[in-house]
Amino acid sequence: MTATTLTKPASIDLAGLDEEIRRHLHYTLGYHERDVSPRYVCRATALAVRDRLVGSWQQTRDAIRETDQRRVYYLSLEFLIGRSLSNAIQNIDLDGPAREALHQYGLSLEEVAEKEHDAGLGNGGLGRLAACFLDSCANLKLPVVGYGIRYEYGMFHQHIENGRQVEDPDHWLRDGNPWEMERPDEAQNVHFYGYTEHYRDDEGTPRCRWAGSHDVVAVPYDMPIPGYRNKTVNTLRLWKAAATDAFDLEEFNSGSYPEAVASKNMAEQISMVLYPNDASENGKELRLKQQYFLVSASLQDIVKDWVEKHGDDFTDFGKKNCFQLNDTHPACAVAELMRILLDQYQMEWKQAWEITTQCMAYTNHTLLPEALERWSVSLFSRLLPRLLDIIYEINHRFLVEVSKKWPGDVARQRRMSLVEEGENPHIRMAHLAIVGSFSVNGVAGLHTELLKSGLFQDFYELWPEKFNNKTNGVTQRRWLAHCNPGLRDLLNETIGDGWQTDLSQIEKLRPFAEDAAFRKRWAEVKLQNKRRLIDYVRQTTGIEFQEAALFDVQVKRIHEYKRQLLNLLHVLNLYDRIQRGDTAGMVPRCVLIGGKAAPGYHVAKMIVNLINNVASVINADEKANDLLKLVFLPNYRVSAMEVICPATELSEQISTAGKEASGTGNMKFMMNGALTIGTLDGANIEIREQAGDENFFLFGLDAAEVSETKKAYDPNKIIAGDEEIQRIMAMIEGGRFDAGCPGTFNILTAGLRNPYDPWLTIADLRDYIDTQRKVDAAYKDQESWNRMSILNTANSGWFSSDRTIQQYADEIWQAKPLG
Ligand code: T68
Repeated sequence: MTATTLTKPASIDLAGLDEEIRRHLHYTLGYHERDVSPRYVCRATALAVRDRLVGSWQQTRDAIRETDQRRVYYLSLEFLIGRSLSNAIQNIDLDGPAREALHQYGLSLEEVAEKEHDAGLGNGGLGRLAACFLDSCANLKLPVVGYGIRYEYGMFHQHIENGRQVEDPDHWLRDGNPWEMERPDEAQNVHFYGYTEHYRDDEGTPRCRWAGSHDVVAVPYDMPIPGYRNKTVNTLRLWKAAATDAFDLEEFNSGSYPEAVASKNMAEQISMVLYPNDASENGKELRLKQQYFLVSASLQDIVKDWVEKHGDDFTDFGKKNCFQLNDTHPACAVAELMRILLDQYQMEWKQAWEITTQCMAYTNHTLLPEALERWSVSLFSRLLPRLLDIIYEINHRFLVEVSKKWPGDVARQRRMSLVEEGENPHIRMAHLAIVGSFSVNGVAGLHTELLKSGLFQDFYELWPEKFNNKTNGVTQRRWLAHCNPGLRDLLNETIGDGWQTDLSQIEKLRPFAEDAAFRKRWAEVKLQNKRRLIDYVRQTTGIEFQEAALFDVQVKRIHEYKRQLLNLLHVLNLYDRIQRGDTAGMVPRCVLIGGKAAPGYHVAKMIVNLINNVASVINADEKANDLLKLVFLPNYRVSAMEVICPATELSEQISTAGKEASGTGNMKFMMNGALTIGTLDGANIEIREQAGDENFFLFGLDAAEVSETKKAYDPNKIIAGDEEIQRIMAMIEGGRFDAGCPGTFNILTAGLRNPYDPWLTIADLRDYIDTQRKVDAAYKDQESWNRMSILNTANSGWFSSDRTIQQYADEIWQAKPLG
């Protein structure tokens, strides 16, 4: 049999999709036709679609294995994929056949697709960015492999009880995962605990080995990442933790069966659950285990592949491989690659360090100090003793370099050290990542500038050439073509379909902003999308949104810096005006807020509680309802955003300037024709530049003014001097939303009134309220609003993750597409 017949079984191409679905229902899943439910059909369809990917998948894997070009590995603790079925069908152009096949079961593609569980293997922007990047890499035919963890439980499900967030586990694998392929033969062993042993090798060179470790097996599961109609299918390799075969022998033989099984559970715990904190490090041992587990398994996998091809000649390893570290979560990779080269391949330090620093690249996603990862030295030395040795040696050599450049500057050495000294010393993972990488990038222009002038200033002075910006992007194939079919079809008809693989072409839309007939069609598409969201909101909350209202949306993780409270204070201002009869110029609004609070983040949970309680009061007030509705949409996730962003008219991007590294939801809304009300923060700045000042509602302090204001901030004075703001505060403080528990929300109002409130909510409130009045005025003129909406979409070309990834490939990875 030739390779071609092996990789492309004729039966797959000849048989119809309907036949393949039937075959999987019957033979793979064991169901009888008469029992079919949409859920089974969904699984069978996914399997049938996967069959169509297998040939290209194998070919792409072979091409990556054989290429002489540099290969890239995207290491990330999170990949927030969402659903895959419709995306795969779209990318391999199977929409027609799939609809036809499903018709036979009396089902639409949409009904079937929504039975798929979201793969929620991420918290928010960072994880979703990784998913968009994989899509773009496949679209650009780049030899990139994603490496992550196959969490048994993804991001928790959120439901609301008495206004409060309640978390439920997300057992997304309970019906099996039709996309993954287990590869037990490519499992890797990962060491934990034990101690280091120093010895001399045959040549008398001092060496070290990691002895007495408890090992865990990492089993890979591969997921296909199909490119857009280009026969490329890349791989996302997710590791599951399992006990080693040897794990229980001793205990088993001595009759301690339960103890033996317990240690099996300990191994499996590592890949059990995603940590649901999006912006704080909490120093938990299991989290460090996860990080090292991912890093060690992935690096061993990659090095094994290298050795199979090149033996132990690592001369070109750094030139031919590149690791992109998605934040510091996989930063252990710097020390782990050193360990493999030093201990397993007996390399000299200097050469191993040269190779390591040639192939590591680090992306930073946050400036918030509470999100910077630090691991206590005592935990590190217990869990990863050999890595700690290596980190100390890296630090020693690094500090020598620092002292050569700035002799006698002890304060600077202390600031830059990989070890934060003190009673309980810690390893600073960001410093390890910077020292070990040839590239350090921020995720939006402002963010990168703030890294250079603030957080990482010392490092920037030492190595300015390492620092670069890569403004985030999102994939227009999921975030426009797939989630907004009405707009996709209108765009295709108007400017052709080239934008799906080259979003810069969307600028061809600009002249149509002046075409009244086109604007009408634009508005019709938006209305259809609003109707879809109205149904979704009704089904999930029972609240009825009106299609004529302005759809005002803020969906993202709940965090003080993102200022959902600022949004809520404006809603209360509208409600207060309605009650006073001061409604001149007001347009009807439906305000939607959604997002998850980290389970341990009390203030965030109280914000969710207050939003829900305010919503109950407003929505129950018939006098208000023609003008105002407020909904907290539970369980915000990727598949919810696919319904929300096409329907949104006003996108709330209102973080305290200097705090949001980039934002990516902001880009999805812009692509779908929403106007933004926002601060000069993260990528908002670039969105405004691209959209044009006149098509963006700007308000608030900029990053420099934020720093200035903090020096003498007096929120109580602002409140006292502004009657409307006073009334808003009085509504909350007067207990209207307390649901019988006085003082419930004191923690929030005290925060707003605190002169040290880092988020400066009250400082920005007046300008925000006034700018919202401008939004109302603009919305009244629908012709002009639609013109602005079209121009937002037309100017969104820069925010494709294809552009971002092309920049990573050209400026960091030096990677070329597969032929
Ligand atoms: C986000 N970060 C940034 N972090 O907040 C956002 N953190 O501005 C940016 O657009 C996005 O990254 C992509 O660059 C996160 O989402 C996390 O989710 C996270 C997870 C674990 C630990 C810390």
